[in-house]
Amino acid sequence: MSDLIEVAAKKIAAATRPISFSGAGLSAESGISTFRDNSEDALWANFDPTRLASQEGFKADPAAVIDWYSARRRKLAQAVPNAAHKALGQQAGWTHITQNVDHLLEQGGADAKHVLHLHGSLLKDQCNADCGHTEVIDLNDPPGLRDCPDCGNRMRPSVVWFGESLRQHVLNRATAEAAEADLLLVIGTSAVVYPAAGLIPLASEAGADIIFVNTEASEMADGKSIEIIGKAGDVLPLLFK
Ligand code: BV8
Ligand code: ZN
Repeated sequence: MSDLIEVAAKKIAAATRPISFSGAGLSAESGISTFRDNSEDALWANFDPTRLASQEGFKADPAAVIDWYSARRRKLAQAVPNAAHKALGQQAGWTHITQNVDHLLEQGGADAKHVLHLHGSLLKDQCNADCGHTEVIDLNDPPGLRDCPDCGNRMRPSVVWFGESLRQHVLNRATAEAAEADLLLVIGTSAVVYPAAGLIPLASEAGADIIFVNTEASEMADGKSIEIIGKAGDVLPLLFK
């Protein structure tokens, strides 16, 4: 085991309030496309995020947006948790803050009460006029473009789009956890989307040790943090050995 992983594993074992913060790279080895890395299947390589994951995009071409989410849902229906999800899922007492809209952490064993989905979830639809109507989705057979049965506005995935605020209670809980953590394990994120990415400097300024696991170097890494370059599915099981 590389001595960097050894040092990181020791810090994790000694931590009293460890939490994780993850992005699309955590689910990449489960076959879920990432958003920005240069792999040809990166979701946004073919789409412009502000075009599809936004109210403007939905208003401009609702069918294209719903088709994009339906394709992602069908792909998620075939996905299984990878070794990184399972390694995190076995850590009792951790809170997992994720930007991911899949539920592979929970399927990998994490306690759903301790998984905070900052950007919502693909498993549900909600009324675009926020009338309160929500529906659980069958990922194998996602519904197409349709109206809210209660108020007639359109239904859309229960994810947070660009320009939409994060759900205050989720963001408050994530902020409190980051401020109190003594170790933050950052997995598979380009850390460019805010306010989510702001949790990393927040935890660091509050005194937490920061450990990055990513296939690429991260701009957010500094002299204090530990940066492990590698795939989450390879590295995480070693960190919890
Ligand atoms: C808000 C849900 C304001 C939807 C997502 C200009 C215009 C418009 C907005 C803005 C702007 N400038 C700033 C903003 C704010 C904007 C923002 O931050 N934009 C960025 C792009 C500049 N933020 C917002 O709009 C947020 N809301 O600010 O509201 C407001 C305030 C008050 C009142 C009203 C409004 C909302 C942001 C949420 C957007 N929704 N997702 C969906 O999924 O369809 S964001 C989306 O990006 C996903 O959640 C994703 O997780 C997230 C971050 O991407 P990553 O997860 O990091 O994925 P990425 O591909 O980028 O990176 C993968 C990483 O993994 C890479 O580093 C790669 O090296 C690594 N990797 C790959 N394979 C592996 C690996 N690592 C390890 N192992 C591997 N195997
Ligand atoms: Zn409605």
